[in-house]
Amino acid sequence: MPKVAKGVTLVVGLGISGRAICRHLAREGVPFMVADTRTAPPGVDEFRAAHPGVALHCGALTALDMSEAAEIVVSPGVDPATPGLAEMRRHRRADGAPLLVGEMALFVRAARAPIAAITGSNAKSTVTTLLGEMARLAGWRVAVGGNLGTPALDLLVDVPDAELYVLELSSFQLETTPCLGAESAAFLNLSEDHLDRHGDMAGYRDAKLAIFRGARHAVVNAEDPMTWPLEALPAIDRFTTQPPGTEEWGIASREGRDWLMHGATPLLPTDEMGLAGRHNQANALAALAMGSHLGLPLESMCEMLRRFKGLPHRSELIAEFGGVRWVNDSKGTNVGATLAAIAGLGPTLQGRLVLLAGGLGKGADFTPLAAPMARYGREAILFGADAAKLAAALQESVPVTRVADLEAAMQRARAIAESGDCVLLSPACASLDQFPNYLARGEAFRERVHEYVEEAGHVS
Ligand code: UMA
Ligand code: ADP
Repeated sequence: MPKVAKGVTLVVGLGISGRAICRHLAREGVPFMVADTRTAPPGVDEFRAAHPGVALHCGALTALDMSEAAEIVVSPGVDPATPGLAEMRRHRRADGAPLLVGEMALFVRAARAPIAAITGSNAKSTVTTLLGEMARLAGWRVAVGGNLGTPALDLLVDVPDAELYVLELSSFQLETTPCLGAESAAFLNLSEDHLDRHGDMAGYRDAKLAIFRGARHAVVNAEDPMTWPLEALPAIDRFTTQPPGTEEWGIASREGRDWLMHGATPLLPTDEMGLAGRHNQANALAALAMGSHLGLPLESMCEMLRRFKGLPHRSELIAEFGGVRWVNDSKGTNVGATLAAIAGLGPTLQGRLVLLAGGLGKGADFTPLAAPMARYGREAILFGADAAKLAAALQESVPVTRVADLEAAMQRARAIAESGDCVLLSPACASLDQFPNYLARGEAFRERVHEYVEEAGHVS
């Protein structure tokens, strides 16, 4: 059986994180080899060119003897319970640290600036980007990445003199992070996702709670006790979309306008924000609470809230033609996100909502979508692997049509949408059954809408 030589670090996975881990270890002069469970992983050519002579094992991890590895660094997409790895989880290194870790363990050892870390089932990318932009506007040298796209370890070289790291962290990344030691750590919300990996909500929450290990400051959702740390921390800030308590961040009405508030202090009228929807007001409050602890000036934070219009693929208006709005929320990859998108759009509708949804449901319960669809929906057009499960959850509440794919769903939407309606792609599912990722799904939607606009010959 092939073996990881004594004292050599094993990197598991050759994706974006795996390749970043290899680059980091090479920079640090740590001897390593790589394993990937796939027989032909995508990053092989790049890996071989970058690290000639470094061993690569492809295929089952049970076929690799890792008993003498110095450390095992797993990529987020690889379940630590995978046969071959599972047995190594309880092993310790000589210094008592776990043998099996993820990219973030290496990052924490190497980082020389404070870390602001953000997790939650939804809104991670929005809050991470917003906080990063707030820091940038305040003139800080800030490095922004993690699950958002740029692997954390790459930030060490991309922004060598960073004064602050702002990191979006997934449950997959946190599950293998022994102690993050964040200067500020936010757990934004918890709703069903990734149950196929974590088993149940308790397992999923536990993975996310790791964000608080060693943290000096926590930001949590006052309305969602599942986001609250189990341990005592030096400081905690809570945000709510209700009028706030004395020390809370919340929303209150002043002279007929809703304001973002800190305790009794009004900060910014919500109608001056670049982002729309109640959920984005919660996101703004979380960013304000973190930024405030980190020492960002309130003025530049509020100015960024005025400027920030949101990220692509998150309730993004692509076009309006024939009186119908076409909105791309491809990043709505779980039920909670789709609920937020519908709640944001619903009150703005003159007509009805045509929802395009489906893909891989990751074991989620779709029934929470039934009530808002009964209220706002014209039709749910469903496609992909879990279309039948979605149909079963929705068909009592709204007319349902099942089609093969997004393309067919868009054709159907175009045929039935009436002036005043909104066609919303918010799949409540991962895209991986029919697309490489959510970006490709959102781009496919965007391109097709632009074609429709051209065919229609006008934009209204
Ligand atoms: N894979 C194998 N065998 C392996 C290694 C990987 O089958 O040995 C598969 C995984 O099961 C997965 C795919 O390959 O389907 C990619 O896994 P990976 O760990 O190599 O992923 P990376 O390319 O390193 O990308 C990861 C994050 N992906 C995941 O956690 C699945 C990216 O988040 C992140 O942007 C990137 O690191 C940089 O930090 C994406 C994501 O979907 C956006 N994240 C999930 C989410 O947001 O819901 C958690
Ligand atoms: P993440 O990185 O956690 O996936 P994003 O900021 O990319 O989060 O947003 C993902 C989806 O979640 C989007 O579809 C968006 O409409 C929805 N969303 C944004 N903020 C919230 C929130 N506070 N609560 C629930 N859903 C939200």
